[in-house]
Amino acid sequence: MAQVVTLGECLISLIARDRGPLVESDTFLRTVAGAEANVAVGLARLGHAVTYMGRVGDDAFGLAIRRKLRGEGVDVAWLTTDPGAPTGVMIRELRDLGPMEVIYHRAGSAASRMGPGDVTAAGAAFATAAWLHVTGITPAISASAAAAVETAVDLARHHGATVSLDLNIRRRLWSEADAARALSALAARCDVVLGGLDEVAVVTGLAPTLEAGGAVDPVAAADAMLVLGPARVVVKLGARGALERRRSGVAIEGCAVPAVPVTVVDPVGAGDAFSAAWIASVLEGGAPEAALRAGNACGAAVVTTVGDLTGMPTRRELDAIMRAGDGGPDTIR
Ligand code: KDG
Repeated sequence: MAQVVTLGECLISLIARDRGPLVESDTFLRTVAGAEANVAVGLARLGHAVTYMGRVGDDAFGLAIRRKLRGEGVDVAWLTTDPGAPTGVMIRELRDLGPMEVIYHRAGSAASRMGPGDVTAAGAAFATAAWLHVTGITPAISASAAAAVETAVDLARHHGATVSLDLNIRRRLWSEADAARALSALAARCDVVLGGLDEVAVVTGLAPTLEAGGAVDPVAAADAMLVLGPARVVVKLGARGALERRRSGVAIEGCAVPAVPVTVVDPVGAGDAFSAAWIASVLEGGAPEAALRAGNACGAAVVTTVGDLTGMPTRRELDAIMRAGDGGPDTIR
């Protein structure tokens, strides 16, 4: 019985084995990625029942994704194989300086052909779900995928499930203006919005202020997002930790926690790991600050390894990381 439902595009991600510019990379590690699939695996490793919906192509990469997700304990009963389109692929480098170069081969992919029918077919999964998690990537890949997200939110709302949205703005897929338009409307229909500070600023239309030293103030950004409708907003601040603002009656409450200091080997997947651990903690009745701490710890674990999923901790590992953070080194036996 699924506790959490998510949907999106699961991709094969080819990651350069050597650090440096993609143009010089000639050997790649074949991994499974995709923001929502990363969250699904993260939740499964933390012991939660998760259903992942989507489409893969009828090809070796689609099969690799299916095997990986199933092997992680994610329910893939509603992951459809589409014989008419390929599995999406992304290719990326590992870069120490400057923005990471990424090549997408996902236009017209199997996942981009997902539509509301894929979601209604999986209606039974919603009937038992406590939580639906969506991201800003799925609405950006096609109009039918955007409609699938809307249908999923309708179904989750109908069944009384909590709905979370991780903004995940992908500027390679749409403009900031299009993302802001679509995601502000979607955020208004969600209970929880998570995002990086730049993403929250884009969606709320906030500009940098002099008071915040020419930057966007994270508390102001979260509060501006609350005005759109969600009851809880989480801003992921990377090396500066994370904060939450939430509505409590007519008041707004908040808390913030520092990051777990680590050496970043590969930043991709950290936000998804944060979301997975944050959702898991809330589902387990965790207090707001505890959920932020779990999210930070999970995100920190992921950036210390190459690949979106490699460092995603199990329950035992996450507990050990958090204990070590509280009181010195620990050993996982
Ligand atoms: O959050 C990590 C994702 O960005 C990555 O796995 C690929 O989903 C992906 C995307 O569309 O960028």
